[in-house]
Amino acid sequence: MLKTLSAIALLAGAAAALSAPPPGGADRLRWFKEDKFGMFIHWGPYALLAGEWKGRQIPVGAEAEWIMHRFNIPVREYREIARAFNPVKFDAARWVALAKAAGMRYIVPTAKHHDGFAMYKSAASAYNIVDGTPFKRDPIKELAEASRKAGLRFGVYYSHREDWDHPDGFGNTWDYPAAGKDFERYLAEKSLPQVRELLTQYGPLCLIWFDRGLETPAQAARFVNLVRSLQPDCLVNGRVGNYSQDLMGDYQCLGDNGMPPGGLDEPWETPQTLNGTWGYSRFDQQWKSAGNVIQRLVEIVSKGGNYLLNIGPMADGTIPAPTVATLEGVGAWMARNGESIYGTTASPILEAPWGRTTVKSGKIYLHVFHWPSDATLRLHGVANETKAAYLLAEPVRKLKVARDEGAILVSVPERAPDPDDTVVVLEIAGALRAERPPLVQASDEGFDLDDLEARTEGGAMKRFNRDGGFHIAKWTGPGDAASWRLLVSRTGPYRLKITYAARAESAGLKYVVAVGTREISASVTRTGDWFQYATFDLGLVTIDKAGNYVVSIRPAAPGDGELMYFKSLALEQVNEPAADGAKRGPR
Ligand code: FHN
Repeated sequence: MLKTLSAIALLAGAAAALSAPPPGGADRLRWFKEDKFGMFIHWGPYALLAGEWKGRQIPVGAEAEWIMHRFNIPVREYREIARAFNPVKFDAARWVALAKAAGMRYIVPTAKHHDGFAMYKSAASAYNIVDGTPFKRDPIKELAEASRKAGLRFGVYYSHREDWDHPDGFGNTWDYPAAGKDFERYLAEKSLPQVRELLTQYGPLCLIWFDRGLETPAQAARFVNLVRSLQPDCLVNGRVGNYSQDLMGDYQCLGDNGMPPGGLDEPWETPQTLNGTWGYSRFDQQWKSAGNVIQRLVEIVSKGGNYLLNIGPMADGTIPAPTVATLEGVGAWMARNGESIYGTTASPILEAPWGRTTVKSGKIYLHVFHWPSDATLRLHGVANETKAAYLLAEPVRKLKVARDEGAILVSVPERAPDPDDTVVVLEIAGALRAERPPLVQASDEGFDLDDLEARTEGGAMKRFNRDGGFHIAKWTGPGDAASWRLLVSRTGPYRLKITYAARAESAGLKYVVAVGTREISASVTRTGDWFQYATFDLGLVTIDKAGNYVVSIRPAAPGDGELMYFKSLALEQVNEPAADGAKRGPR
């Protein structure tokens, strides 16, 4: 029999200590969650073209490393260009030193991008920088060694699906019509052997960054298994598999330059550009400032993610001057404020008018992007007692803290010490108790409850998939729940609707939706494959009294599998007579 949950108990629960659900993956993710900030490097023969081929230009904002594809440059001609690649100014130690000075903790250069050219000594394909250019050196080896020497972690990007040089690789249909391709042959001859080389020639890799996902789980599993068999501690990014299937690999990759609207509970990373391209373009001078990068870093980290920030070096091995200037600016800030980034977790505290927060045991870091004109910072929704407050850059000078109508007030200097982001540390007693304000009802509307405003508990996780977007999953028992606090102003009947995706193995699993003290039980209906969402009507629920309510959803009983990929619950106001929807299944 279902337990009745009282609204009061649930409200109290919403203010209870935040217990971060254990994210998937093993110990190998530990460094990833600690380090937060990495350098992506897109570098290859396309840098020689620098965004232009035979008078035709890649538009500013588009990807210069795609030039071969965009202009259908014949393989024979592109190979000629690649043969001239001679980056005499390449200095691995300088590149690594720049990353380190910026506060980056891991480095991920492109070992082979979609053009098929290997930036390392490959026995599987002579189309590589050592065997096919006057340079004859191996930049991947030099970067791996320089990284280790500097104490940075080293990983590689490898384009496992796309290859415009190999007749059977994905993407080049101007030289090799799709109909004649044998993709399996490409995997066997080049892609898998090259990944093996990378895993055996350069010492321990912190991760392999695959791109543009393989079609079938079986194909992707071959890459994951190869990595696991040769380097079990090496992470595999989420793009190893098909974007519209469930995560394969250790962590989820957002889309290029992607930013989730709210916090996520599973490990994730977003790759982002410094201008509008990954590979070097001499036309694209739309550089992000250090301040912009710092605020992005804070936003990503406050939502639980990692920032993989790209540089696109020039063909001679020089890093563009604006890139250096931005990274040095970021580094100066990180030298003072790195503590507020490394090892922090997704913050349950909502964005404030002055900026964002990152959290660590016993500390809340207030990242102030907009300095308060009355020199008072207001932090809402935190129930803990405060022990001390100070600027991270100046810990000895303590700031005055007070409470006013539930908000914590911190007295700060008149002027922002750091216009990009001044970090104020708030030391708190005990585990963080953060409470979101209730969702307030607009005059004649109901409520749309999704992952953004949800509070997850137990194993339930806010997740992301490039195809399906954001959802809540990983719930297998009644302790795994999502809840929302509502301030309802209009009484009467509401139609309750739920949107989710469920595969055949979840069909029939029971779940409970509670609206205050009212419980509605239902069972999961198969909707199709991963991320094929459907909406079900759970009937009418009557709200007799205006006021605070908690709405929650959880599995009714422990089960073997995942309940569902939950998208949203809707409470729609209706003008029909109330009929109790309790115990009604989906229709
Ligand atoms: O097509 C590539 C692109 O060139 C670049 O490598 C980015 C980096 O995330 N990934 C692909 C597009 O998603």
